[in-house]
Formats: sequence, C-alpha cells, structure tokens
Amino acid sequence: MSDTVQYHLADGVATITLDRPEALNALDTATQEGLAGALDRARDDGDARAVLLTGAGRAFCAGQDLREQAGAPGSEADLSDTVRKHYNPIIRGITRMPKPVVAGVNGTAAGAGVSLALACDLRVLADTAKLSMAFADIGLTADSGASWSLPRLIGRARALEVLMLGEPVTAQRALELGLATSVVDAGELPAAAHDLTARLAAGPTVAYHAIRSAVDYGLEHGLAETLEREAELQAECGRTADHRNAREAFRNKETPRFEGR
Ligand code: T3D
Repeated sequence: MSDTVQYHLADGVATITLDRPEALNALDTATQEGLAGALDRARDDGDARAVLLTGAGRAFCAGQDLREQAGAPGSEADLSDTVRKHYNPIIRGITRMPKPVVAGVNGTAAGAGVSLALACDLRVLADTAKLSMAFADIGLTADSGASWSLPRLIGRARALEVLMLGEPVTAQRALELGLATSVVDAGELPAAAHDLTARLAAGPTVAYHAIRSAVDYGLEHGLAETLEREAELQAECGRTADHRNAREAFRNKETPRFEGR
C-alpha cells in the first residue's frame, strides 16, 4: 500500500481513498501502484463485499501527474509504457472486481481520473464535481478505458463531443447524460456514497457479478449467444446459498438476508 492511497473497511465496504489532496489526487507512480495494490486487496478481502473509490479533499482525481512526468528523465518516453504498466491493470482491477464498485466522485475529475470513475459500476457525484476529459487539451487521446466506457454509457456521438471538445461536464449534465447514478450535495457525498455501497455490500454478491458479466457480454454479442450466456450465469447464481435462502425467505414471507455466497 502507498501513503497516498488509503484502505478502510466498514459495513462490508472497502473504501479506497486517493489521498494526495495538494495535487488534486493526481496519479504519480506511487499512487498508481498504491491504487493497483488496494484493488487487489479489496478483491481478496473476504470481508469486503463492495468497493467504494473516492478522493480526499476537493478533487476526485486529476489524472496523470503531469509534474512527475514533465520532470522525469527522458520525458519523451513512449507513453504507452505508463498506460500498459499502470493504467491498464488498474482498469482491469476495477472492471473485473468480483463485487460491485462505486465511484464517490467528491469533486473535480480529469483525464484518467474520469476514466477511473467511468470504469466503476455506479457513480455518485457531488454537486460541485466536474468531469473534464482533459486528454485532448494536452494533445493526447483517451486512455484508461475511456474510449470503451464512454460510448457505452452515453453513445458514440456524445462520447466524441465530450472527448474532442473537452468542455467539463458538470454534475447536473452528467446526470442528464446518464454518466451519474445520482448527484448529492457535496457535504453529503461521503455518507451517500458509503450508504449506496453498503446497500450493495448487503446484497447478493455473486448475482451482482453475474449481472455485470451478462450486460458486458450482451453489449458485444448477438441475442442468441447472450441468451445462452445468461443461462450459464443463471445456473451459477442458482447454486448460491443466497438464492436458496431468498427462495426460502419468499415462501416464509420474510425479507431475505444475503451473505454474498
Ligand atoms: O502517461 C501519460 O501521460 C499518459 C496518460 C494520461 C492520462 C491522463 O490523465 S491525461 C490528463 C492529465 N490531467 C490533466 O490534464 C488535468 C490537469 N489539471 C487541470 O487541468 C486542473 O488542475 C483542474 C481542471 C483538474 C483543476 O483546476 P483548479 O483550478 O481547480 O486547480 P489547480 O489550481 O489547477 O490545481 C491545484 C493544484 O493541483 C496545483 O498545484 P499547486 O500549484 O497548488 O502546487 C496543480 O498543479 C495541481 N495539479 C492539478 N492537476 C494536476 C496537478 N499536479 C500534477 N498533475 C496533475 N494532473
């Protein structure tokens, strides 16, 4: 773990906090490595049934640390090194997490910082948050999965608009576009994001994972293949204790309690 990434477990929620507020939680190498490590820890943590990714201070994450890179020896180095070595594993760590991942976007997000939020399953935004696809502003293309996630979330035309024009997307606009699950007062963001994640942590973890898998599969395959994949995933869910117990609870007119297995 790194000093700039905090890990905290409560109510079944693993909260991962980017903690470099003086640099708007920009991702230097230590923070990239710390985040990758925290995601591994959350994946393997049997007490964590959902993950909340958020930032300390007034920003969520300002993307790549531009100072570190500018100061690095040989700064004309191939940027794909950073992308392949750091960003891609982080995005895989989020999108392959076998439990729900929520972004608590407490403030400004830029570049790869937006990509992190887009990779999560749900996004709670502070009303002060702005999403700035800053890549083109510094002559770069979208990375960290934004070219995959953004058109899936808002369609190709809107994705190109947001990426090419680079106008910061306000929290309200993000809600209208479908980028935000909800928008709350900035002061209420930590509690609202925790409560939503805790609700997921108390739910049927295996089914949630299967739902994400089925939706992602369905986006890339035809109906016939998707129907078959749904059947396979349903079989897996049907074998869980959570499903058995929920059926029993239904018969007894009780509220089901899910254990995540
Ligand atoms: O390896 C590769 O390069 C490939 C990967 C690329 C992925 C990417 O993420 S590319 C996009 C990189 N990010 C940006 O271009 C955003 C740069 N930051 C900004 O445009 C602005 O800071 C914000 C719009 C995010 C916020 O503006 P504002 O006015 O609220 O705050 P500020 O005053 O600009 O920033 C406050 C401090 O944070 C400031 O430090 P100082 O002067 O008080 O000591 C600023 O330098 C620092 N900071 C903000 N963003 C970054 C940063 N430091 C390092 N890297 C940053 N990205």
